[in-house]
Amino acid sequence: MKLVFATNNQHKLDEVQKITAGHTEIVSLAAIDCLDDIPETADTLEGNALQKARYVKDKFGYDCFADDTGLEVEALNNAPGVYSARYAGPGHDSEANMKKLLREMEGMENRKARFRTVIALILDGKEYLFEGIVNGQITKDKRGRSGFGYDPIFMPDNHTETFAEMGNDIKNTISHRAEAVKKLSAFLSTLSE
Ligand code: ITT
Repeated sequence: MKLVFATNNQHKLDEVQKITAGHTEIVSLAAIDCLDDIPETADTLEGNALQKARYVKDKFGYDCFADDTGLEVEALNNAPGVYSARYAGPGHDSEANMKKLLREMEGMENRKARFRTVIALILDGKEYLFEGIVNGQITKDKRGRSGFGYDPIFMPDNHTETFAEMGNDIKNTISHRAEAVKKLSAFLSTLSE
């Protein structure tokens, strides 16, 4: 099966292609000549994931899926959540987002957080949602160089390294995205039985 992944984030594409290697062909937006900056203006992860997938389906006609991910910090009432990409303001990068989060959390003892991914799939005219969650802690400093986004400051439960320290091979077995993609894959494999 061939599916378009409606993302402009190359890291997400790499992760999902690795996780699904062998059973589903995941095609980038570049492969369908879509260079658009796809809008995401909803106020939930579910809403944004659906908005991105519908955009590609409506404009290009392909079956596709999209991923919207947020980092939810307990002591900040689940912020930045759906606003994780623009936490430090529009046009700011991950460095600025992490810096802001570490500053907001200065002196806080409760560092519990979770990554939540929602994948929206549009297939044969129907819409489906798949969720993945990983619980962990926000570290006091950035640690590690691999991964992307908030990976250097997120340490998953039962691990002593951040996502950026452990590297993608381990991240891809335990992450929020891995869990959501496994659910997507399981669903797709039921269709081919
Ligand atoms: P698309 O919408 O094009 O898919 P994006 O990078 O805008 O890509 P999101 O809106 O889902 O993706 O991401 C929200 C923020 O969370 C953004 O700052 C990402 O860098 C960050 N993020 C997403 N997944 C992550 C992960 O696995 N590890 C660390 N940070 C992540």
